[in-house]
Amino acid sequence: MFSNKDEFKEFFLKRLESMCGKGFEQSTKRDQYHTLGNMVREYISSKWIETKELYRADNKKQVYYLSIEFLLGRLLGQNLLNLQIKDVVEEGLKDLHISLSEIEECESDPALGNGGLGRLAACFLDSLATLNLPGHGYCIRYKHGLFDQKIVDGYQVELPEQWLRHGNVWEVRKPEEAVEISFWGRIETNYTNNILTFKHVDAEKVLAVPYDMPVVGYQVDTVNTLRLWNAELAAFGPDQDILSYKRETEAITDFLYPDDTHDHGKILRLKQQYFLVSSSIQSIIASYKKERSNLRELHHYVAIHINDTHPAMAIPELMRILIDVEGFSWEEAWEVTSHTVSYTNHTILSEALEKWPVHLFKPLLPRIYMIIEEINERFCAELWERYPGEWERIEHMAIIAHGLVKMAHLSIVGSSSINGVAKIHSNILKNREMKSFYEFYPWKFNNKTNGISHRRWLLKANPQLTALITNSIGNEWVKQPEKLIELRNHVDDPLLIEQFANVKRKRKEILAKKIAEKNGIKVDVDSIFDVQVKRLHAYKRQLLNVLHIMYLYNRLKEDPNYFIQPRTFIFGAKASPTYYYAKKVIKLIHSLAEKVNNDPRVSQVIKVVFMENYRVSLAEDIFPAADVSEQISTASKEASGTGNMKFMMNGALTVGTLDGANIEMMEEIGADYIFTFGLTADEVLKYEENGRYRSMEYYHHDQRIRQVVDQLTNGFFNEDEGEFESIADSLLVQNDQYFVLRDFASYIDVQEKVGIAYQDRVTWLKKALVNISHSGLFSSDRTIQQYAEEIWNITPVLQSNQK
Ligand code: NBG
Repeated sequence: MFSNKDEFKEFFLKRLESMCGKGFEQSTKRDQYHTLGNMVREYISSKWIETKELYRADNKKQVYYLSIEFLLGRLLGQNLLNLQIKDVVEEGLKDLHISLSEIEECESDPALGNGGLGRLAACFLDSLATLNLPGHGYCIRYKHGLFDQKIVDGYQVELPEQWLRHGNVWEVRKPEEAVEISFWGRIETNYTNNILTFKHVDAEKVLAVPYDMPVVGYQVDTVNTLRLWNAELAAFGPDQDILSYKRETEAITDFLYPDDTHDHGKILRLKQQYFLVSSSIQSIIASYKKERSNLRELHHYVAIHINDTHPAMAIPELMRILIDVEGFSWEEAWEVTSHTVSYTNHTILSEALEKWPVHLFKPLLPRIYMIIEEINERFCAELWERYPGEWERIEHMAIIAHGLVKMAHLSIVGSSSINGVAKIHSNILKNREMKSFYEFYPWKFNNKTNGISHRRWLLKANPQLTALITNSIGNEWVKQPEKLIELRNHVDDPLLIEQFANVKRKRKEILAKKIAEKNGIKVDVDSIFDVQVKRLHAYKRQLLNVLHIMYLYNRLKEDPNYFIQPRTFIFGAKASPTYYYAKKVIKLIHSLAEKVNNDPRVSQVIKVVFMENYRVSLAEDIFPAADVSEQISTASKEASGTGNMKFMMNGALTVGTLDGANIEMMEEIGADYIFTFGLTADEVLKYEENGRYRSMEYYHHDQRIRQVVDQLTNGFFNEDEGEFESIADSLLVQNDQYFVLRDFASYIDVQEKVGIAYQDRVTWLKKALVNISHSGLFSSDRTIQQYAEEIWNITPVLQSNQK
């Protein structure tokens, strides 16, 4: 298509005219983005077709990763990088006086996810393609992804996200591969010639139309597929109210995570989940049948992974198709299904473990419900045989109990593998949360510690640091991130330290400029950039960070000689729209920022910044600029975390509890290279068991705590009385469920150590380099290799010239 910049320019200008119907002079940045995006997609398409051909010819096992979220982030820059045409394009555009980064800004950030779980899925796709592994994603083509956050007077306001408003250059609509999904209706059973058959009648049909997006591997020819399903009208009956049918159908793919506080919203979420699952399984079976006729061997050629429990209905849906459509017996269908599906658990927070009321489930999905009932009956019979008379145990493990369908139990029973996402999390699953299942199926349980794509979080996000590393140890680490460890031999090199200091400073300047533009706050690039960016949740304890800043404020006010190393506290977080507490914490951060940043003396040494609308593209500016990474969840509550790994890879030092993957980070780098504090998971779990924690005692005995907690309600913030009462109540009246006050003193101590350590610049920078050198372990390439070998049993498919 183009092999040098002159060819590129010629092609680009021609294409711009034909696509936009204007000359170059008249074109807008968005026209240029669309032109370039289309060119790149076309560039990809031959490799995409070849990959599909290769997979067909190769006859090897493929994995399908079903996830209700894929938090992709912008694709133009990553695709250019992976295709290795970024330099040609950038130089060509420069000749035309266009800046590539400005064009990239025109791409909307596909936010088809919330946080860690969705971003993990996106990193996994990147690693699968780069490792030439035959693996594809399936998700929903939400018209509106995660809401855009606007801050108005310190409060979060949600605006509908509009990623599709200007079209999506990466997708290809495939109407010929659309499938039908059935909701509601009744099941007619028929028993003839000793055969029982089921027929779904009077169903409401919805059409699922696939939109495929290419997933380009880095420096390889593999291009895998992310398939997004869109809900559209199917045939409808004469008695149907066409308008309400249209409304209800389109609603299925309108929004990511519709509010499910009421039954109506719950039904919509269930519809979304079944819509994703049914369309994906139908499409997987259809493509299997094109090549092979014997579905009894499905599990030898297909692995289906369910990312958390949202796609758990993949299990009964596969059973349904095998039994009702393909004529399998129950036993035959179960053998295939339970060997095809595997499941990852991402949380132990009980409110996140999905349970659906039977009275909503059964009418909406009558056949799926029947199948789950039968799975449950057979499972309970097995339990009865193993644990005769142990009613309580069986009731506790059942899939359906007390009018609820428990999706985690369904996932465990129907999968061949169940994994947690960090060692501690997998252990908690085995020894506590899923103990009885672990006793029953010990072989199913395993751990796969999360990882991140160093291609996005280092190569794309931080080209300055990438160049520095390559300069120091050569470029093999790019393909083999474990080779980053070679950097460890150079961390004492004064030149490297100085160059790293310059890179960090440069990135802090870039972020400082953004902060000045967006927040109107001038921050000191010589101050410590102390960052907490992640979803807002009580267990992640943004509140602990806030209380510590309040404490510093108090110290500075009381003692004019109190010295602290200047710090800029940076936050980014979205709160779920219906999560009252989390929204209050956002408001609190803003009130605190107001107080701190406007105090003539305090603002000399500390600043508080809340960056609006935290998302992948903003994260790419934040991680490279961070000095300190806040990973301060209540121990045992954060399954793994992945932000912690992104900071580490970009040379920030972690302040963290012994939770999730922080523990493995510490094991890898050594305790001298990370700042840990607070209760351990065992201590937290023990407190939870014995109920001996009294937050009031900490309030009464520690004056520092009393002062900051009182300030929430005593008019310290110039807010309406009662504005932060619910936060104060969470700490005292509700006995501080997340042990904020319990860990407060230890957090202050560790933060003092951080301040002192930062003053020794050289040692600090060396420690940061040590962190980078060990971050290869947390590349998602490592994680995906483990999934491939230990769960999915898939191997790379290579073009003949790569073998
Ligand atoms: C999140 C966990 C994180 C973890 C990611 C990815 C959910 C339900 N869970 O700790 O809270 O890193 O999953 O595994 O989003």
